[in-house]
Amino acid sequence: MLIKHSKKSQLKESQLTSESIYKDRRNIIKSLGLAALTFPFAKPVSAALFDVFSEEKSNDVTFKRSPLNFTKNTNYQSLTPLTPENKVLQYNNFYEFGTGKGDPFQYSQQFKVDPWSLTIDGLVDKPITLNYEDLLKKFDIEERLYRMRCVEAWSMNIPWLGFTLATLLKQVGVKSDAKYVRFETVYDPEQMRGQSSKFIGGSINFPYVEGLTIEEAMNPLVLLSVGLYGKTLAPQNGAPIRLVVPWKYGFKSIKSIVKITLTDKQPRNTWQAIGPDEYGFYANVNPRVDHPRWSQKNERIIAEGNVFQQERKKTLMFNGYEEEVAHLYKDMDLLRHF
Ligand SMILES: Nc1nc2c(c(=O)[nH]1)N[C@H]1C(S)=C(S)[C@@H](COP(=O)(O)O)O[C@H]1N2
Ligand SMILES: [Mo]
Repeated sequence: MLIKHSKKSQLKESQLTSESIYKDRRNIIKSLGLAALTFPFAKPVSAALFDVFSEEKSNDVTFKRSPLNFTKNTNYQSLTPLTPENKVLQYNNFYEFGTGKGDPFQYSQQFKVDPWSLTIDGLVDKPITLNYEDLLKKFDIEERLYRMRCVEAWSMNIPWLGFTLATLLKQVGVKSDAKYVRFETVYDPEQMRGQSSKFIGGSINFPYVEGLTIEEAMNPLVLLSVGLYGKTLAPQNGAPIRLVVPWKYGFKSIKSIVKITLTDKQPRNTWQAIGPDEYGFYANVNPRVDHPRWSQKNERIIAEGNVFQQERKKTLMFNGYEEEVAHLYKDMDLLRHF
């Protein structure tokens, strides 16, 4: 009886899922009911377990990362313990390559990062396009150890390499009517399996888009990262260049950027478009604002060993960067502007 019952409900769920991809994305979550628990930012337990046990996945070809020249920024060197490099490289969110934590590593090793083209345009004095070499050579690269807090309630400590977004924005000259910065990830379904299938790509409408206010973008904490752990980025971490905004949930730190546009309109970011009740524009780490489906008061620290048997710690307001960024939101109701 029980077995039969569970089979029947499984069948129902998969039928619903396949029908739903033809519906308006905004209706998917509602129409699925319980099955909506599988996404966004979640997946069936069996699949999640598979990721853990397949941690030591081998690839025929592993992307080659090159050593970078950099200086250590002494203001951001004390953060312990660092997340082991293999976890930073193999426990990822990058829906362009699939929704499983192991998918980005498994399916991105042949991703081409050179040639690359990053255009900065919109409300700027001097629009520019940077090629792959420019990204690594045009700016002085520094190392900063930052906390990263995913909206799914896990966290890492990562030694990033990069330069501040403010450095780049000052170089192109921001016009006075620019109020927001919009970022866009590369769109290349032939190289990114998630972009060619709604199932594989977690029902996202690609390209992935993110945004910051000008004041946020100019904050000296915001990095454009081109590397980590002393070497250039791997594709699964957003090679050749990605954003790092340490006081916001990880999904704001958009990967593999091809376009940065200065604009007077608030960009509609990818996760807000999918679930406006669950993900906002600001997405500041805030233990007082729970996700509708889980608490944000604590986080699982990704360290050595099984990713589900980790120590937990209390989540800090603005992910511990309150001193640097609280002034940006002093007149804002953070319960409403989540
Ligand atoms: N283009 C793109 N950028 C993305 C994502 C994504 O799916 N696509 N995932 C985000 C999420 S949810 C997190 S937590 C971080 C994870 O970065 P990492 O895998 O390098 O640790 O990347 C963010 N940037
Ligand atoms: Mo995330």
